[in-house]
Amino acid sequence: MSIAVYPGSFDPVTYGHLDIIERSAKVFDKLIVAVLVNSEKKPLFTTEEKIKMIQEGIKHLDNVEVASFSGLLVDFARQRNANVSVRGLRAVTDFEYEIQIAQTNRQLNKNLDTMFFTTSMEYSYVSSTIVKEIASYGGDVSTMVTPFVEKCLRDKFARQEA
Ligand code: COD
Repeated sequence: MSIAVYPGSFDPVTYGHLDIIERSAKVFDKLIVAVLVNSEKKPLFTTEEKIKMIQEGIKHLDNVEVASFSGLLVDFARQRNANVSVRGLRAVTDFEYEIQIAQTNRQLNKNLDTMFFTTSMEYSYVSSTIVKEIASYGGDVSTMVTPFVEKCLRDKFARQEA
């Protein structure tokens, strides 16, 4: 059985991420979307909120599971018997960062390979950072995230203003 893990911050999940999930779920028997619990960075959403938003976006995919992990990705992958890490590539700027992560992970665990999916053209400009910035000013992010994520962003920024 081929098991892959798609790790990320997903703060919040965008159509760019969902596109990578949908396409990679066709390649592997099982895909685990792994949300990093990061105590150093200050995310906008809690891990539970991130998981809920991803779950809502992947309801139609029956071989995809959403989980959280802390610590090293290689350890999580080993625990879950995953031997592929899925990552998405947008522009050349992603490449330097991505190759560093891929090579580090392979150095730490020779059984973990990284497979890259190139972004679909319509989502090549989409990032969680851009989404948060636009939403924080009340802008329209409906082409970048699901209606549910849009609502979560509206609620979050309304609460921050209150
Ligand atoms: N189109 C296509 N791909 C996209 C798009 C888009 N529009 N937007 C994002 N992506 C891709 C990104 O390129 C990335 O591959 C993936 O989706 C997830 O993106 P993010 O931004 O949500 O997640 P990252 O890059 O912050 O995740 C970093 C990790 C959590 C994977 C990393 O920090 C990690 O593994 N940490 C655990 C500690 C560890 O093991 N460290 C050693 C290795 S660095």
